[in-house]
Amino acid sequence: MHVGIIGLPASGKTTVFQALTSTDSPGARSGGHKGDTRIVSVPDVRLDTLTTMYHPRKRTPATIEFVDPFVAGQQGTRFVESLVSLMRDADALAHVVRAFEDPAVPHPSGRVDAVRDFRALNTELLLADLGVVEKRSERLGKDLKKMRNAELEGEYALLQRCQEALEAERPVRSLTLTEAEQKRLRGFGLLSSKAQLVVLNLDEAQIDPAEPAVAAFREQLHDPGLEVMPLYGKIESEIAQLPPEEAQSFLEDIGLPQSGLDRFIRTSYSLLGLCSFFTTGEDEVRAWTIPRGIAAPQAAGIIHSDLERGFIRAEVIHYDDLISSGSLAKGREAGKLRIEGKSYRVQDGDVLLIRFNV
Ligand SMILES: Nc1nc2c(ncn2[C@@H]2O[C@H](COP(=O)(O)OP(=O)(O)OP(=O)(O)O)[C@@H](O)[C@H]2O)c(=O)[nH]1
Ligand SMILES: [Mg+2]
Repeated sequence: MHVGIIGLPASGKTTVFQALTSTDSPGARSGGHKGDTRIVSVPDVRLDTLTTMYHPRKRTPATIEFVDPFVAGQQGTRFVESLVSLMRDADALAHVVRAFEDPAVPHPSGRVDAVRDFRALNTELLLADLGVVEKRSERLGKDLKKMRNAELEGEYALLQRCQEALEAERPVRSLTLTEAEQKRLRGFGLLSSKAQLVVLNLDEAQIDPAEPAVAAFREQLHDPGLEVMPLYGKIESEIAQLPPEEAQSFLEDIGLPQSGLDRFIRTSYSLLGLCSFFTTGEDEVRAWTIPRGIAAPQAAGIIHSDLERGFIRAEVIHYDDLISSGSLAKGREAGKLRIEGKSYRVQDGDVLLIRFNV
């Protein structure tokens, strides 16, 4: 999964990026013009337990790739253009909104106002998308006057729907789209079509388990679909530099039960409707991230396209059953190992063995 970090200038994007990625990044890859890219492992105790059970040569967690865009110092249209081009390929956006008060860090607009900033950037994104959609519709409209083509007519109608939404200041993600329509739109890289998770960047002094700042932010936006999580950028980016055990006790000391990354993963998996399945063996024990409810062949296709093409069946045991049985063999004896066909919907925590033939 690729997560792009967006936010107004000096909202704390880089700070949040550091808070989310420092713990176990296998190394920062500065992607030149693209921005700073880091890959983090998704912590999962189930993967740890399976590793203890199988003693594989390799343990491979699911990963998330975060991109912090290089936009420092850019303003206005230039800034938005850079964001749009850098975030085209992201699966989801983490929108960092400044909510911390710090006289040492003057706000570019003179005053901290999280709701204003959130709306301002989203309006810019809607306008940028509208520009893309209008340009493409215009071209298509001309082409369609010259010839009839069902494919292009479908695209034109879809773009009209996007345009109507955008003109009414609604993001493209608010439309109900079929899988084919989503696929068709993907090439346009519309930022308002991507799932967005708001990261409210707060100061350490605002740590409160009841999260009043988040509640106040939500209340002003009246958008029940909005996912908002608090992150205490400055202190959490410092904690993320510490060795794991030290970091954990530090977090507890300041009143945070989980790290920013753990909270981010929990919130984004639920926002994006994601879940995990596992593959096990002597060579490798591995966690995979998939959209909840996809069919077994598609899940197999995430491992390798051959597995989807040549899918015959899946042998499935749920993680809980595997652990309570003690081993795969015992699970099989107990009738917990099932044979499932092409229509099986993979569940969170399934341990899968794919049988295929190509
Ligand atoms: N007190 C406090 N300061 C913060 C916090 N988060 C970020 N800052 C400060 O705010 C300033 C801007 O933070 P950055 O992370 O560089 O913001 P950015 O969005 O990456 O900025 P650009 O890339 O220039 O657009 C820096 O001086 C940070 O130290 C926070 O949670 N609390
Ligand atoms: Mg930055």
